[in-house]
Amino acid sequence: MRLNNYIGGAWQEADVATYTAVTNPATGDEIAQVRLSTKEDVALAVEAAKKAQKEWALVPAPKRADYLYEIGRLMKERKEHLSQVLTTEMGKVIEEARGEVQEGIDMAFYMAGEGRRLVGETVPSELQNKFAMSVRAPIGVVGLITPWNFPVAIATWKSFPAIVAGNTFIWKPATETPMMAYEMALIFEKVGLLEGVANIVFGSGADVGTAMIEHPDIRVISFTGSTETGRHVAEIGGRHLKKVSLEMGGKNAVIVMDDADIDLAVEGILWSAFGTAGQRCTACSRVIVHKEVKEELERKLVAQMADLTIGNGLDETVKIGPVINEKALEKISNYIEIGIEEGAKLLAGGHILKDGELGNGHYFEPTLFTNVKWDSRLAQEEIFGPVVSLIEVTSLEEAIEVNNSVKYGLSSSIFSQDVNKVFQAQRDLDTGIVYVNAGTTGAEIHLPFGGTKGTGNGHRDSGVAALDVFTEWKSVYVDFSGTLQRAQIDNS
Ligand code: UN1
Repeated sequence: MRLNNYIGGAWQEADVATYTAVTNPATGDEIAQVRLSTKEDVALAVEAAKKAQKEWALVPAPKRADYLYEIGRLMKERKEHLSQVLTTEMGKVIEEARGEVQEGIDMAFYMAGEGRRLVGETVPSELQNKFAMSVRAPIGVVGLITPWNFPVAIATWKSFPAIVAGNTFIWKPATETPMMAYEMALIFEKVGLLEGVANIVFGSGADVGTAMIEHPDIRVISFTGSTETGRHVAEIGGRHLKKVSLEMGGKNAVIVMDDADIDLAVEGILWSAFGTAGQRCTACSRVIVHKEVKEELERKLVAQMADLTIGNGLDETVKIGPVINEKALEKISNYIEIGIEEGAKLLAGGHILKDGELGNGHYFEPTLFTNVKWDSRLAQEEIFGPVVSLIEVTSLEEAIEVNNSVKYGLSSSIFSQDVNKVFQAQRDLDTGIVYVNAGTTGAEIHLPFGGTKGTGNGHRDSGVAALDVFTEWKSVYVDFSGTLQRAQIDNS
Protein backbone atom coordinates (compact mmCIF):
# COMPACT_ATOMS: atom_id res chain seq x y z
CA MET A 1 0.00 0.00 0.00
CA ARG A 2 1.23 3.47 -0.92
CA LEU A 3 0.34 6.38 1.33
CA ASN A 4 -0.18 9.64 -0.49
CA ASN A 5 -0.80 13.13 0.76
CA TYR A 6 -4.35 14.17 1.59
CA ILE A 7 -4.80 17.74 0.39
CA GLY A 8 -7.99 19.72 -0.12
CA GLY A 9 -10.08 16.59 0.44
CA ALA A 10 -8.28 14.59 -2.29
CA TRP A 11 -5.55 11.97 -2.32
CA GLN A 12 -2.63 13.31 -4.30
CA GLU A 13 -1.26 10.74 -6.70
CA ALA A 14 2.43 11.43 -7.12
CA ASP A 15 4.18 11.25 -10.50
CA VAL A 16 7.78 11.38 -9.56
CA ALA A 17 7.53 11.16 -5.84
CA THR A 18 9.83 9.04 -3.79
CA TYR A 19 8.54 6.72 -1.12
CA THR A 20 10.07 5.07 1.89
CA ALA A 21 9.16 1.82 3.62
CA VAL A 22 7.17 1.72 6.86
CA THR A 23 7.96 -1.37 8.92
CA ASN A 24 6.36 -3.15 11.82
CA PRO A 25 8.84 -2.81 14.71
CA ALA A 26 7.69 -6.14 16.15
CA THR A 27 8.48 -8.19 13.06
CA GLY A 28 10.54 -6.07 10.70
CA ASP A 29 7.89 -6.64 7.99
CA GLU A 30 7.12 -3.85 5.58
CA ILE A 31 3.53 -2.63 6.07
CA ALA A 32 3.35 0.31 3.68
CA GLN A 33 5.25 2.77 1.53
CA VAL A 34 4.94 6.39 2.50
CA ARG A 35 5.41 9.46 0.37
CA LEU A 36 8.44 11.68 0.99
CA SER A 37 6.98 15.04 0.11
CA THR A 38 8.59 18.28 -0.99
CA LYS A 39 8.33 21.97 -0.31
CA GLU A 40 5.97 22.20 -3.31
CA ASP A 41 3.60 19.71 -1.71
CA VAL A 42 3.53 21.83 1.44
CA ALA A 43 2.74 24.90 -0.67
CA LEU A 44 -0.13 23.04 -2.34
CA ALA A 45 -1.54 22.00 1.03
CA VAL A 46 -1.29 25.54 2.39
CA GLU A 47 -3.14 26.86 -0.62
CA ALA A 48 -6.00 24.42 -0.01
CA ALA A 49 -6.04 25.11 3.72
CA LYS A 50 -6.01 28.86 3.21
CA LYS A 51 -8.93 28.75 0.82
CA ALA A 52 -10.98 26.54 3.15
CA GLN A 53 -10.17 28.57 6.24
CA LYS A 54 -12.14 31.65 5.13
CA GLU A 55 -15.27 29.54 4.81
CA TRP A 56 -14.58 27.37 7.88
CA ALA A 57 -14.13 30.38 10.15
CA LEU A 58 -17.65 31.52 9.22
CA VAL A 59 -19.22 28.19 10.17
CA PRO A 60 -20.61 28.75 13.71
CA ALA A 61 -18.43 27.01 16.30
CA PRO A 62 -21.25 24.71 17.56
CA LYS A 63 -21.66 23.53 13.95
CA ARG A 64 -17.90 22.99 13.60
CA ALA A 65 -18.19 20.95 16.77
CA ASP A 66 -20.82 18.71 15.20
CA TYR A 67 -18.10 17.34 12.92
CA LEU A 68 -15.97 16.53 15.96
CA TYR A 69 -18.85 14.61 17.54
CA GLU A 70 -19.12 12.60 14.32
CA ILE A 71 -15.34 12.07 14.20
CA GLY A 72 -15.40 10.85 17.80
CA ARG A 73 -18.32 8.55 17.08
CA LEU A 74 -16.56 7.01 14.08
CA MET A 75 -13.32 6.59 16.02
CA LYS A 76 -15.33 4.76 18.65
CA GLU A 77 -16.95 2.54 16.05
CA ARG A 78 -13.53 1.77 14.54
CA LYS A 79 -11.67 1.62 17.84
CA GLU A 80 -10.52 -1.99 17.56
CA HIS A 81 -9.36 -1.60 13.98
CA LEU A 82 -7.50 1.63 14.78
CA SER A 83 -5.85 -0.01 17.78
CA GLN A 84 -4.64 -2.97 15.72
CA VAL A 85 -3.17 -0.65 13.07
CA LEU A 86 -1.54 1.42 15.80
CA THR A 87 0.14 -1.60 17.38
CA THR A 88 1.28 -2.80 13.97
CA GLU A 89 3.00 0.44 13.02
CA MET A 90 4.24 1.65 16.40
CA GLY A 91 4.70 -1.53 18.44
CA LYS A 92 2.95 -0.61 21.72
CA VAL A 93 0.93 -3.48 23.20
CA ILE A 94 -2.69 -3.69 22.13
CA GLU A 95 -4.09 -2.75 25.54
CA GLU A 96 -2.11 0.50 25.40
CA ALA A 97 -3.04 1.08 21.77
CA ARG A 98 -6.70 0.88 22.79
CA GLY A 99 -5.94 3.38 25.53
CA GLU A 100 -4.33 5.76 23.07
CA VAL A 101 -7.25 5.57 20.64
CA GLN A 102 -9.55 6.20 23.60
CA GLU A 103 -7.57 9.37 24.34
CA GLY A 104 -8.35 10.53 20.81
CA ILE A 105 -12.05 9.73 21.21
CA ASP A 106 -12.14 11.59 24.52
CA MET A 107 -10.46 14.58 22.91
CA ALA A 108 -13.03 14.63 20.08
CA PHE A 109 -15.97 14.79 22.49
CA TYR A 110 -14.23 17.18 24.87
CA MET A 111 -13.26 19.66 22.15
CA ALA A 112 -16.69 19.29 20.53
CA GLY A 113 -18.06 20.65 23.81
CA GLU A 114 -15.80 23.69 23.37
CA GLY A 115 -17.81 24.54 20.26
CA ARG A 116 -20.52 25.79 22.62
CA ARG A 117 -18.08 27.59 24.91
CA LEU A 118 -14.91 29.08 23.40
CA VAL A 119 -15.30 31.42 26.31
CA GLY A 120 -14.18 35.02 26.02
CA GLU A 121 -14.60 37.87 28.49
CA THR A 122 -16.82 40.88 28.87
CA VAL A 123 -15.47 43.60 31.12
CA PRO A 124 -16.64 47.10 31.98
CA SER A 125 -15.32 49.95 29.88
CA GLU A 126 -13.74 53.05 31.42
CA LEU A 127 -16.23 55.10 29.48
CA GLN A 128 -19.99 55.53 29.55
CA ASN A 129 -22.06 53.87 26.83
CA LYS A 130 -19.21 51.76 25.66
CA PHE A 131 -19.05 47.99 25.66
CA ALA A 132 -15.81 46.01 25.96
CA MET A 133 -15.13 42.34 25.36
CA SER A 134 -12.41 40.01 24.25
CA VAL A 135 -13.18 37.09 21.97
CA ARG A 136 -11.16 34.11 20.81
CA ALA A 137 -10.56 34.50 17.08
CA PRO A 138 -9.25 31.75 14.79
CA ILE A 139 -5.66 32.30 13.67
CA GLY A 140 -5.72 30.83 10.15
CA VAL A 141 -3.72 27.93 8.78
CA VAL A 142 -1.82 26.01 11.45
CA GLY A 143 0.95 23.42 11.15
CA LEU A 144 1.00 20.28 13.30
CA ILE A 145 4.13 18.14 13.63
CA THR A 146 3.58 14.95 15.59
CA PRO A 147 5.81 12.13 16.90
CA TRP A 148 5.75 8.36 16.39
CA ASN A 149 5.24 7.37 20.03
CA PHE A 150 1.61 8.57 20.15
CA PRO A 151 0.66 8.70 16.47
CA VAL A 152 -3.03 9.36 17.03
CA ALA A 153 -3.57 10.84 20.52
CA ILE A 154 -1.12 13.71 20.13
CA ALA A 155 -2.53 14.51 16.68
CA THR A 156 -5.99 14.82 18.22
CA TRP A 157 -4.68 17.06 21.03
CA LYS A 158 -3.61 19.49 18.35
CA SER A 159 -5.98 19.12 15.42
CA PHE A 160 -9.28 19.05 17.34
CA PRO A 161 -8.82 22.34 19.24
CA ALA A 162 -7.44 23.84 16.01
CA ILE A 163 -10.54 23.07 13.98
CA VAL A 164 -13.15 23.76 16.62
CA ALA A 165 -11.61 27.23 16.94
CA GLY A 166 -12.01 27.86 13.20
CA ASN A 167 -8.53 27.11 11.86
CA THR A 168 -7.54 24.71 9.12
CA PHE A 169 -4.44 22.56 9.42
CA ILE A 170 -1.50 20.89 7.69
CA TRP A 171 -0.43 17.82 9.63
CA LYS A 172 2.95 16.17 9.20
CA PRO A 173 2.89 12.83 11.01
CA ALA A 174 6.13 11.03 11.85
CA THR A 175 7.48 9.07 8.91
CA GLU A 176 7.70 5.94 11.10
CA THR A 177 3.95 6.00 11.86
CA PRO A 178 1.90 7.38 8.95
CA MET A 179 -0.85 4.74 9.07
CA MET A 180 -2.84 6.46 11.81
CA ALA A 181 -2.82 9.69 9.79
CA TYR A 182 -4.16 7.76 6.83
CA GLU A 183 -6.89 6.25 9.02
CA MET A 184 -7.81 9.67 10.40
CA ALA A 185 -8.00 11.08 6.87
CA LEU A 186 -10.51 8.35 6.01
CA ILE A 187 -12.56 9.46 9.00
CA PHE A 188 -12.36 13.15 8.04
CA GLU A 189 -13.54 12.16 4.57
CA LYS A 190 -16.37 10.01 5.87
CA VAL A 191 -17.82 12.73 8.13
CA GLY A 192 -17.78 15.18 5.23
CA LEU A 193 -15.44 17.71 6.78
CA LEU A 194 -15.15 20.71 4.49
CA GLU A 195 -12.41 20.02 1.93
CA GLY A 196 -9.15 21.70 2.86
CA VAL A 197 -9.83 21.87 6.62
CA ALA A 198 -7.66 18.80 7.27
CA ASN A 199 -4.56 18.28 5.17
CA ILE A 200 -1.90 15.64 5.63
CA VAL A 201 1.58 15.87 4.15
CA PHE A 202 3.90 12.92 4.69
CA GLY A 203 7.66 13.17 4.65
CA SER A 204 10.79 13.78 6.57
CA GLY A 205 11.10 16.64 9.02
CA ALA A 206 14.05 18.22 7.29
CA ASP A 207 12.09 18.85 4.08
CA VAL A 208 8.44 19.02 5.02
CA GLY A 209 8.80 20.31 8.58
CA THR A 210 11.15 23.11 7.62
CA ALA A 211 8.97 24.09 4.65
CA MET A 212 6.00 24.30 7.02
CA ILE A 213 7.80 26.46 9.56
CA GLU A 214 9.09 28.77 6.83
CA HIS A 215 5.81 29.11 4.96
CA PRO A 216 4.48 32.63 5.51
CA ASP A 217 0.84 31.51 5.53
CA ILE A 218 1.24 28.96 8.31
CA ARG A 219 0.72 31.08 11.39
CA VAL A 220 1.20 28.55 14.18
CA ILE A 221 3.45 25.52 14.54
CA SER A 222 2.51 23.01 17.21
CA PHE A 223 5.30 20.48 17.64
CA THR A 224 5.83 17.41 19.80
CA GLY A 225 9.14 15.58 19.55
CA SER A 226 12.74 15.64 20.69
CA THR A 227 14.32 18.65 22.36
CA GLU A 228 16.95 18.75 19.62
CA THR A 229 14.36 19.06 16.85
CA GLY A 230 12.20 21.36 18.97
CA ARG A 231 15.09 23.80 19.29
CA HIS A 232 15.46 23.81 15.51
CA VAL A 233 11.70 24.46 15.14
CA ALA A 234 11.92 27.34 17.63
CA GLU A 235 14.95 28.85 15.89
CA ILE A 236 13.42 28.90 12.43
CA GLY A 237 10.02 29.80 13.86
CA GLY A 238 11.56 32.69 15.77
CA ARG A 239 13.16 34.07 12.64
CA HIS A 240 9.77 33.99 10.92
CA LEU A 241 7.97 35.42 14.00
CA LYS A 242 5.77 32.34 14.26
CA LYS A 243 3.76 31.31 17.24
CA VAL A 244 5.49 28.04 18.13
CA SER A 245 4.19 25.61 20.73
CA LEU A 246 6.70 22.96 21.78
CA GLU A 247 6.32 19.78 23.79
CA MET A 248 9.62 17.96 24.09
CA GLY A 249 11.55 15.55 26.26
CA GLY A 250 11.36 14.40 29.84
CA LYS A 251 13.46 12.73 32.50
CA ASN A 252 10.60 11.96 34.82
CA ALA A 253 11.04 10.63 38.34
CA VAL A 254 9.00 8.69 40.85
CA ILE A 255 9.87 9.59 44.43
CA VAL A 256 9.36 6.79 46.94
CA MET A 257 9.37 8.00 50.55
CA ASP A 258 10.00 5.83 53.61
CA ASP A 259 6.29 5.92 54.52
CA ALA A 260 5.10 4.87 51.06
CA ASP A 261 2.95 1.86 50.23
CA ILE A 262 5.86 0.02 48.57
CA ASP A 263 3.77 -2.52 46.67
CA LEU A 264 1.73 0.28 45.14
CA ALA A 265 4.93 2.16 44.25
CA VAL A 266 6.32 -0.95 42.55
CA GLU A 267 3.17 -1.24 40.44
CA GLY A 268 3.30 2.44 39.54
CA ILE A 269 6.98 2.32 38.60
CA LEU A 270 6.63 -0.80 36.43
CA TRP A 271 3.67 0.67 34.54
CA SER A 272 5.25 4.06 33.96
CA ALA A 273 8.79 2.86 33.25
CA PHE A 274 8.16 -0.12 31.02
CA GLY A 275 4.75 0.63 29.49
CA THR A 276 5.17 1.64 25.82
CA ALA A 277 8.68 0.16 26.28
CA GLY A 278 9.61 3.40 28.05
CA GLN A 279 8.92 5.46 24.95
CA ARG A 280 6.61 8.05 26.47
CA CYS A 281 7.64 11.64 27.10
CA THR A 282 6.09 11.00 30.50
CA ALA A 283 7.87 7.67 31.11
CA CYS A 284 9.47 7.14 34.50
CA SER A 285 13.22 6.87 33.98
CA ARG A 286 14.40 7.73 37.49
CA VAL A 287 13.30 6.43 40.85
CA ILE A 288 14.34 8.61 43.75
CA VAL A 289 14.09 6.38 46.76
CA HIS A 290 14.47 6.94 50.49
CA LYS A 291 17.41 5.02 51.95
CA GLU A 292 15.17 3.19 54.45
CA VAL A 293 13.11 1.46 51.76
CA LYS A 294 15.67 1.19 48.96
CA GLU A 295 16.55 -2.44 49.48
CA GLU A 296 12.90 -3.56 49.70
CA LEU A 297 11.98 -1.58 46.58
CA GLU A 298 14.91 -3.02 44.60
CA ARG A 299 14.02 -6.56 45.59
CA LYS A 300 10.35 -6.21 44.69
CA LEU A 301 11.05 -4.43 41.41
CA VAL A 302 13.51 -7.10 40.26
CA ALA A 303 11.10 -9.89 41.22
CA GLN A 304 8.20 -8.39 39.30
CA MET A 305 10.28 -7.38 36.29
CA ALA A 306 10.88 -11.07 35.69
CA ASP A 307 7.16 -11.49 34.99
CA LEU A 308 7.00 -8.86 32.25
CA THR A 309 6.42 -10.81 29.04
CA ILE A 310 8.06 -9.34 25.97
CA GLY A 311 6.93 -9.80 22.39
CA ASN A 312 4.59 -8.73 19.63
CA GLY A 313 2.06 -6.31 21.10
CA LEU A 314 -0.80 -7.87 19.15
CA ASP A 315 -0.57 -10.84 21.52
CA GLU A 316 -2.94 -9.96 24.39
CA THR A 317 -0.69 -11.65 26.96
CA VAL A 318 2.39 -9.60 26.11
CA LYS A 319 3.22 -6.73 28.48
CA ILE A 320 6.13 -5.08 26.65
CA GLY A 321 6.46 -4.54 22.92
CA PRO A 322 9.43 -3.56 20.78
CA VAL A 323 11.11 -0.18 20.58
CA ILE A 324 10.60 1.76 17.40
CA ASN A 325 13.69 0.86 15.35
CA GLU A 326 17.31 -0.23 15.17
CA LYS A 327 18.58 3.26 15.94
CA ALA A 328 16.61 3.26 19.21
CA LEU A 329 18.18 -0.08 20.17
CA GLU A 330 21.64 1.36 19.55
CA LYS A 331 20.91 4.46 21.61
CA ILE A 332 19.58 2.43 24.53
CA SER A 333 22.55 0.00 24.41
CA ASN A 334 24.89 2.93 24.41
CA TYR A 335 23.31 4.24 27.63
CA ILE A 336 23.77 0.82 29.26
CA GLU A 337 27.50 1.12 28.58
CA ILE A 338 27.54 4.69 29.84
CA GLY A 339 25.77 3.59 33.04
CA ILE A 340 28.26 0.83 33.69
CA GLU A 341 31.22 3.12 32.98
CA GLU A 342 29.78 5.68 35.39
CA GLY A 343 29.76 3.06 38.12
CA ALA A 344 26.04 2.35 38.37
CA LYS A 345 25.05 -1.18 39.33
CA LEU A 346 23.00 -3.16 36.80
CA LEU A 347 20.33 -5.06 38.74
CA ALA A 348 18.27 -6.45 35.85
CA GLY A 349 18.09 -6.44 32.06
CA GLY A 350 20.54 -4.53 29.90
CA HIS A 351 20.41 -6.50 26.67
CA ILE A 352 18.93 -6.51 23.20
CA LEU A 353 16.75 -9.61 22.73
CA LYS A 354 17.71 -11.57 19.66
CA ASP A 355 16.42 -15.07 20.26
CA GLY A 356 13.95 -16.70 17.86
CA GLU A 357 11.24 -14.47 16.42
CA LEU A 358 12.25 -11.57 18.64
CA GLY A 359 15.39 -11.27 16.50
CA ASN A 360 13.33 -9.91 13.61
CA GLY A 361 11.99 -7.04 15.70
CA HIS A 362 13.60 -4.42 17.94
CA TYR A 363 13.33 -5.65 21.51
CA PHE A 364 15.18 -4.50 24.60
CA GLU A 365 14.98 -6.05 28.04
CA PRO A 366 13.43 -3.98 30.84
CA THR A 367 16.45 -2.66 32.68
CA LEU A 368 17.08 -1.47 36.22
CA PHE A 369 20.19 0.30 37.47
CA THR A 370 20.82 1.16 41.08
CA ASN A 371 23.37 3.26 42.99
CA VAL A 372 23.04 5.83 40.23
CA LYS A 373 24.53 9.25 40.93
CA TRP A 374 21.98 12.04 40.53
CA ASP A 375 24.30 14.05 38.28
CA SER A 376 25.48 11.19 36.05
CA ARG A 377 24.53 11.06 32.38
CA LEU A 378 22.34 8.05 33.07
CA ALA A 379 20.31 10.13 35.53
CA GLN A 380 20.24 13.33 33.51
CA GLU A 381 19.70 12.43 29.84
CA GLU A 382 16.55 11.17 28.14
CA ILE A 383 16.99 7.57 26.96
CA PHE A 384 13.49 6.90 25.59
CA GLY A 385 13.58 3.18 26.29
CA PRO A 386 12.85 0.68 29.08
CA VAL A 387 15.66 1.78 31.40
CA VAL A 388 15.22 3.00 34.99
CA SER A 389 17.81 4.43 37.37
CA LEU A 390 17.47 4.22 41.13
CA ILE A 391 18.91 7.13 43.09
CA GLU A 392 19.11 7.03 46.89
CA VAL A 393 18.19 10.01 49.08
CA THR A 394 17.68 10.61 52.79
CA SER A 395 14.97 13.30 52.92
CA LEU A 396 12.06 14.78 51.00
CA GLU A 397 14.01 17.98 50.44
CA GLU A 398 16.85 16.06 48.85
CA ALA A 399 14.39 14.05 46.73
CA ILE A 400 12.84 17.24 45.38
CA GLU A 401 16.24 18.75 44.66
CA VAL A 402 17.30 15.64 42.74
CA ASN A 403 14.00 15.60 40.85
CA ASN A 404 14.49 19.22 39.83
CA SER A 405 18.16 18.82 38.88
CA VAL A 406 17.45 17.73 35.29
CA LYS A 407 17.02 20.11 32.37
CA TYR A 408 13.50 18.77 31.70
CA GLY A 409 10.27 19.32 33.62
CA LEU A 410 7.39 17.25 32.28
CA SER A 411 6.07 14.83 34.87
CA SER A 412 6.90 13.76 38.42
CA SER A 413 5.40 11.57 41.10
CA ILE A 414 5.56 10.98 44.82
CA PHE A 415 4.53 7.89 46.76
CA SER A 416 3.92 8.84 50.37
CA GLN A 417 1.09 8.48 52.88
CA ASP A 418 1.99 11.67 54.68
CA VAL A 419 -0.33 14.48 53.60
CA ASN A 420 2.19 17.15 54.58
CA LYS A 421 4.92 15.67 52.41
CA VAL A 422 2.51 15.27 49.51
CA PHE A 423 1.40 18.89 49.57
CA GLN A 424 4.94 20.15 49.95
CA ALA A 425 6.02 18.01 46.99
CA GLN A 426 3.24 19.15 44.65
CA ARG A 427 4.29 22.73 45.39
CA ASP A 428 8.03 22.24 44.97
CA LEU A 429 8.34 19.72 42.12
CA ASP A 430 9.30 21.77 39.07
CA THR A 431 7.27 19.89 36.44
CA GLY A 432 4.11 20.61 34.46
CA ILE A 433 2.45 17.46 35.79
CA VAL A 434 2.64 15.99 39.32
CA TYR A 435 1.17 12.67 40.42
CA VAL A 436 0.55 11.57 43.99
CA ASN A 437 0.53 7.81 44.66
CA ALA A 438 0.54 7.01 40.94
CA GLY A 439 3.28 6.68 38.30
CA THR A 440 4.39 9.49 35.99
CA THR A 441 2.14 8.52 33.07
CA GLY A 442 -1.59 8.70 32.48
CA ALA A 443 -2.43 12.33 31.74
CA GLU A 444 -6.12 12.95 31.02
CA ILE A 445 -7.07 15.00 27.97
CA HIS A 446 -9.10 17.70 29.73
CA LEU A 447 -6.15 18.97 31.77
CA PRO A 448 -3.23 20.94 30.35
CA PHE A 449 -0.34 18.76 29.18
CA GLY A 450 3.21 20.06 29.01
CA GLY A 451 6.22 20.92 31.04
CA THR A 452 8.72 23.40 32.35
CA LYS A 453 12.35 24.13 31.39
CA GLY A 454 13.68 22.04 28.46
CA THR A 455 10.36 20.26 28.04
CA GLY A 456 8.46 23.16 26.57
CA ASN A 457 8.25 26.85 25.85
CA GLY A 458 5.30 27.80 28.02
CA HIS A 459 2.45 26.52 25.88
CA ARG A 460 0.28 23.52 26.66
CA ASP A 461 -1.44 20.78 24.68
CA SER A 462 -4.81 19.44 25.87
CA GLY A 463 -7.30 21.03 28.24
CA VAL A 464 -8.70 24.49 27.65
CA ALA A 465 -5.08 25.68 27.54
CA ALA A 466 -4.81 24.16 24.05
CA LEU A 467 -7.19 26.84 22.81
CA ASP A 468 -4.62 29.47 23.71
CA VAL A 469 -2.32 27.97 21.09
CA PHE A 470 -4.94 27.98 18.37
CA THR A 471 -6.78 31.26 18.98
CA GLU A 472 -5.84 34.89 18.94
CA TRP A 473 -7.32 37.16 21.60
CA LYS A 474 -9.23 39.95 19.95
CA SER A 475 -10.37 42.89 22.11
CA VAL A 476 -13.52 44.54 20.82
CA TYR A 477 -14.78 47.97 21.93
CA VAL A 478 -18.26 49.07 20.89
CA ASP A 479 -19.01 52.73 21.54
CA PHE A 480 -22.74 53.43 21.50
CA SER A 481 -22.58 56.97 22.89
CA GLY A 482 -22.85 58.70 19.50
CA THR A 483 -19.94 60.97 20.47
CA LEU A 484 -16.21 60.49 20.16
CA GLN A 485 -15.18 59.41 23.62
CA ARG A 486 -11.46 59.30 24.08
CA ALA A 487 -9.90 56.74 26.39
CA GLN A 488 -7.42 57.94 29.01
CA ILE A 489 -8.46 61.55 28.33
CA ASP A 490 -10.77 63.59 30.54
CA ASN A 491 -13.90 63.77 28.34
CA SER A 492 -15.92 66.01 30.67
C1 UN1 B 1 3.71 11.42 25.34
O1 UN1 B 1 4.44 10.54 25.73
O2 UN1 B 1 4.15 12.31 24.59
O3 UN1 B 1 0.25 10.78 30.02
C2 UN1 B 1 2.26 11.48 25.61
C3 UN1 B 1 0.56 9.89 29.25
C4 UN1 B 1 -0.21 9.75 27.96
C5 UN1 B 1 0.33 10.67 26.92
C6 UN1 B 1 1.82 10.64 26.75
N1 UN1 B 1 -1.59 10.04 28.21
O4 UN1 B 1 1.45 9.11 29.48
